[in-house]
Amino acid sequence: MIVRTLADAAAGERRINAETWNSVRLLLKSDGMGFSFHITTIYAGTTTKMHYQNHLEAVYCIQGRGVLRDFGTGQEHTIEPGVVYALNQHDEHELSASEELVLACVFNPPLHGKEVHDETGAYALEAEAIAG
Ligand code: 9YT
Repeated sequence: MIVRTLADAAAGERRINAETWNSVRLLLKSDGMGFSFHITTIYAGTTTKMHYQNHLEAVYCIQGRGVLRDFGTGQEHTIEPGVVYALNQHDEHELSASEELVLACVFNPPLHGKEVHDETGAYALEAEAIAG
């Protein structure tokens, strides 16, 4: 069994900082679950473009408010507590946070640990791992 806290994970290597967000990667590939599970904070007033060509991601909003733009359909969706979205088609998208967003995110295949977006908004399949 694996038991750890968000506070402990955030204080160590499991917290990854990017320009518009940070992500605390609670469960990673090395944990052997077949998915990774993260708590991501998107900073207020920012917009992040993403295109996970190598991963599927599900995102559940715990806190905050924003707009999700689906570049494939042109649709916009309000993101607020209680909303989940799933990028089941590797959808190219953009997330704007009018308030700081706190999101629970699941990735399949699992992240190794240190991934940040490349120039296309994707994560590489092989990345540096976080040990333990
Ligand atoms: C919503 C989203 O994908 N934000 C970028 C960070 C990502 N969730 C991660 O690496 O945890």
